[in-house]
Amino acid sequence: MPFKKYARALSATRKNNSCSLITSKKSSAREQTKETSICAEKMKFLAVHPSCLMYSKIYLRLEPLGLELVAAAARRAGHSVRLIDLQCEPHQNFFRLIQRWRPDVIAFSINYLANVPEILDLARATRALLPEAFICVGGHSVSFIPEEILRHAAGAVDCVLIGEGETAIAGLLEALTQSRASLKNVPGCVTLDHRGPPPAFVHSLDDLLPARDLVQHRQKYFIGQLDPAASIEFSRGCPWDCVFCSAWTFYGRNYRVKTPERAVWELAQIREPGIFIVDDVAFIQAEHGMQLGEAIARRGIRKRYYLETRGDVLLRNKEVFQLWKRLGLNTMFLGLEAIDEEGLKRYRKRVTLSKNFEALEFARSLDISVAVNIIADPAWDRERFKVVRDWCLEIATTGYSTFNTLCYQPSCHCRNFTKNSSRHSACFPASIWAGRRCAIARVSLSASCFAVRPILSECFGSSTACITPNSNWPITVNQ
Ligand code: B12
Ligand code: SF4
Repeated sequence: MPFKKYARALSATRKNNSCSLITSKKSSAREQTKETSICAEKMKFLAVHPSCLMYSKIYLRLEPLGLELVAAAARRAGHSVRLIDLQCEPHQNFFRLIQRWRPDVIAFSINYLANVPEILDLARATRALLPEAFICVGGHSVSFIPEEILRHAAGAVDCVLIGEGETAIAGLLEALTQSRASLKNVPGCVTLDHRGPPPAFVHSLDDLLPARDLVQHRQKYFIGQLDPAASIEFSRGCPWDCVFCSAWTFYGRNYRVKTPERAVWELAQIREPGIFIVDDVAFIQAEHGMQLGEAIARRGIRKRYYLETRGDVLLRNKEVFQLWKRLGLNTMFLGLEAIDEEGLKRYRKRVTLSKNFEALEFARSLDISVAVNIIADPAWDRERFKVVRDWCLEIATTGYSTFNTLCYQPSCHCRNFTKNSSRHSACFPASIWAGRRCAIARVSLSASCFAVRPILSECFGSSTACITPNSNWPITVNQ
């Protein structure tokens, strides 16, 4: 039984550790932390992406771009690097790989809180199988709660690397070739004993190139009709500061762009016909969007694109989006967030309702699929949900609507108005996805709050509403 050892180790950890986010004592976690010492100059580095978020794979499965960038940085630093994407492979393959290849360092990506239970289980099992390996986690969401992650891991995770991974991973691997004590000087490195200097930002996006060659199943990535699809980054960060959003808190409100030459050079190397543009707000700078588009047209690159943007950016830069429509823009995701002025003000969206509606009209005039996002306040009652639902079904005739529920998370600034809500205590790092298909619109719905579930079920159909952290969790022990 190849995974017997793992199964035993995992059931032992399960007895002591509930997978729910229950705070364990800092001291006991410290006692369990193994002093791993890795001094090889060239290390074996394994990058791991978690499984698909529950039900998301009905509509998309995306290339693990952030992890590819981390892997590329480790490879550039001279290490031997592999990447496994559990969106495309079962856990069994992960365990087989670590037992055969025996990596020195295993780095898990946790961009979403919903990934936490699965990754902590995997980290515990990995610790049992490879006690000498150094285990770290990094990514968007965990960057806001490193100490909590370390406490919950109770010794299974050696450090959390906060912030952008490219610079942090090189520093970590360098430190590991020296001594464990030097970890405290690594920017962005957090252990139970210390917090290193603040994480460093990548100086120029032009210096980055994701290790796309390391993923094994490129044909499995898609979004909607864009199948297969690759992901690409043209810019990073956002200059706005909406209260519910963590883009600006993560990137420190700085905004960087890839030069059009470099971006188009990278795009030209991608084989997939579909492209997911991961930028938080696409084409904030009209000139940049225009130059990019013109360079793509000059090179004769023909693809179909998905992007996300804001209503006011769309209206300000109409000609840019018209050009991108001609280049193959297929789907646009518009962050409308509220359907009333008061909501927009509360969310600090810094746009008026009429501008948002005008933008929606313009987006639809481009004859592309248009998706909208709405932020739902946990304080909403049944009536309020019904009004918004009806509005979405009426307007979302060419795409779909997503709902995010404001929740009490360390990464966002919405605590001020959720903390008084009797419902906030029900918040949990899980998603509720409910889908409803009808003749004119698809309303997909995700949220992070248990409290709204009954209302969502009623409004969107109880048969499709469900709550679960991750499609592959809990992990099965007898693999
Ligand atoms: C693609 C995407 C998704 C995909 C994810 C698919 C997948 N395979 O994971 C889907 C559509 C499913 C998705 C869902 C959601 N998303 Co989303 N998503 C994005 C998006 C547009 C791009 C991600 C990306 O590729 N970024 C570019 C790469 C380079 O950055 P990165 O992945 O963050 O990686 C860097 C660091 O995080 C770090 N890093 C990452 N992994 C690792 C690992 C290690 C070891 C280390 C050291 C570092 C590290 O280093 C990387 C390089 O710098 C981002 C916006 C953005 N620009 O980031 C939003 C974003 C991350 N999503 C966001 C939100 C709000 C959501 C949803 C809540 C929305 C919803 N409708 O439900 C859900 C959450 C689902 C859930 N259940 O928790 C927010 C914030 C998320 C947060 N944690 O607070 C963002 C920032 C968009 C925004 N402006 O609001 N999303
Ligand atoms: S919601 Fe959009 S515009 Fe607002 S801060 Fe986040 S990325 Fe920027």
